[in-house]
Amino acid sequence: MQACGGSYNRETRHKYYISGPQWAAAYTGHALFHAPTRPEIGFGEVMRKYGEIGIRYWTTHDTDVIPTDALGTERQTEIVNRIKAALAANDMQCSMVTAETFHHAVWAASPAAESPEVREYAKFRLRNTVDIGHDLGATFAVYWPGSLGYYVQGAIDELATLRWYAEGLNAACDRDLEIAKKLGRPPLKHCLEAKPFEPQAEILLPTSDAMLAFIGSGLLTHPEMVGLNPEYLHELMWGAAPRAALARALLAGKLFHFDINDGYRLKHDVDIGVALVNPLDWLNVLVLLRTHGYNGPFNLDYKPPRTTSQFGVFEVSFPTAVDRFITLWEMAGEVSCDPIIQQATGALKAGGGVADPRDAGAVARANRELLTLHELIAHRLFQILIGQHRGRTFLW
Ligand code: GLT
Ligand code: MN
Ligand code: MN
Repeated sequence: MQACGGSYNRETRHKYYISGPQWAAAYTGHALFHAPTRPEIGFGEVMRKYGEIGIRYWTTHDTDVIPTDALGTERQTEIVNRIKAALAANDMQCSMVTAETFHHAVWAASPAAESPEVREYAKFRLRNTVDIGHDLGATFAVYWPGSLGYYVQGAIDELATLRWYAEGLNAACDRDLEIAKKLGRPPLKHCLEAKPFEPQAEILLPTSDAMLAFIGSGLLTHPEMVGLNPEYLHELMWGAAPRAALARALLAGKLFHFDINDGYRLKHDVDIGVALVNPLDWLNVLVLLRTHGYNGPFNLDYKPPRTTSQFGVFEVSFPTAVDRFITLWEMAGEVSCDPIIQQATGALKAGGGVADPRDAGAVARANRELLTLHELIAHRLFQILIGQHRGRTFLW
């Protein structure tokens, strides 16, 4: 870890809005074809380790920490009190809460199922998660709709399902406004998270763009309270340029929260550590976010591989992910003030200088040489990524 440099201390790591999910650290290595390779661990242990590493913020699903049958009962109050004590003991804060509306059998037909009982139960869960969020001092609530879709054609009415899904979110926002007022706290920022494949064959809101359209559809009673939690890999999975998907969310003023990880196009949700697969793209993503003033959390939503030991999860997976993120964030700052990139983009924006802009041939000729700078910029980004701009050479 320390041999190659690029390891930061706890104080440095504290300066970034990086959050560690309960479910990521507690992931036991299980999957559809995989038995677990690591033991289960609770929130006390996770927070102790995150606290030691210097991950300041903690995120959780309701059922990561509260058994389903204890939700909304006195046991929940007792557990939430223990969580508050553990956060304080480890110098951590809860930044985000999310309702698990995908795993339990009750969600077999999604949280917006035809059955009114299921939908009533979904509203209870979303309102209860808002309650927990306020109790823990969170700023964000995230919703991944899970099974909102179908396996077999014609099984569900898409329009009704989307209307019902909106009713659940409306219930969460209404409850939020009520409690926020009572407690004198700002309301939570409600964030939708899209995933294009899994756990249904066809997903009704498969991308962040689909969710933007849904937020603007008129179905939400408080669309201003609802934005996005894009996940880098979930956009990559469907073949998007994650950077362009994030740009569209920024334009709409809806980039509230961001799940950071990595993986491959058109594959399943492998949730690999940030920038281990696409470091150059990650550098560019962070240039975009820095340039356009994103100041929300970076949530380490990834799964340490099942080959990683329990020791490795906290000694290798999390600290290296945090430190890669910090390094890339600082590099993105270097990109923004790099004199060569500035000169190149300045020249591109100035244009070729042509007397008559209605003369297509003259415009094309005047810009021809300038456009070479696109590739030069890409080359410069690569130099910055590997440190060549600081004189690292490979001559012998
Ligand atoms: C689920 C999903 C993640 C989401 C979680 C938020 S649920 O684990 O695969 O990407 O961020 O609810
Ligand atoms: Mn995610
Ligand atoms: Mn994922």
